[in-house]
Amino acid sequence: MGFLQGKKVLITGVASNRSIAWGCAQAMRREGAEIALTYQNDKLKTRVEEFAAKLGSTIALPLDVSSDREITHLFTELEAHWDGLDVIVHSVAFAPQHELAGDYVEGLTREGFLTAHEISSYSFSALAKASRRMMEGRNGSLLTMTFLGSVRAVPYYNVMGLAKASLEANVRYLAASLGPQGTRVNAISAGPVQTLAASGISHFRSMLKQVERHTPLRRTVTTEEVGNAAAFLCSDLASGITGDILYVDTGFNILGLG
Ligand code: 0WE
Repeated sequence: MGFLQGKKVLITGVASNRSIAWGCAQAMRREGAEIALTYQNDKLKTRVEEFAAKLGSTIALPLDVSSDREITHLFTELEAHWDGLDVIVHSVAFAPQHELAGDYVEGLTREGFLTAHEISSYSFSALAKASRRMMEGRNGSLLTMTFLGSVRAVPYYNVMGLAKASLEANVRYLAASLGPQGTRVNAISAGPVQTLAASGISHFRSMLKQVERHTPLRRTVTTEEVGNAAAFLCSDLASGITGDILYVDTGFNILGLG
């Protein structure tokens, strides 16, 4: 029997078979979870429905995290399928492309700053708030994805680094707030992965090469590895862990000089 047997899991952020969210979905399914997926827009609907089918699920629901109405609607819809919810995986981030290129100060705008923080950090707490009733009192767990750029100045990551710092603080404040109702809140700080989102970023390939050259395990992390860590953190095996950031990055974050 899998270690997530009987758990009802909502996963955001599946956009392709290379998505970190897809690695999480597959690992959690393997461990016995029932999965529901969300899609950002109509363009992704059919694709995400096909991903859900591969997980033995018929639940694919729309969610654009920039809309309060869609967030509310998501849990109304989910309640029609499930009487409770055990896990949410938040694997969503966005900053306007111009903010992720060149110099931080040069590229900075009020609009880009606000968008990055809204989509990448606020959305996590908004999902936590809207799901509260469904998750109450059942050893539930919330998980989000962060990156080293939250605590180090990583070239070109720029305003996303600030948004991830906010997201990590959000993990701690949510953990403190939701702990008394039995809900744990954690993040995985994943090493860089070549996903659809990453393909829009200049210099990304050379950054992957640089990580491969220096990181202790001499390779980048796989979505399967992130998925396995995610499955653990959201399971009762991790019942004593909340408010934490777990690095799943082939050891890169421990380095001083590579
Ligand atoms: O958090 C991220 C990237 C998330 C992301 C990706 C995009 C691409 C398309 C957010 N917003 C956008 N906006 C777009 O228009 N990562 C951890 C991956 C990543 O992105 C980088 C990295 C790494 C690693 C950007 C610069 C430097 C390193």
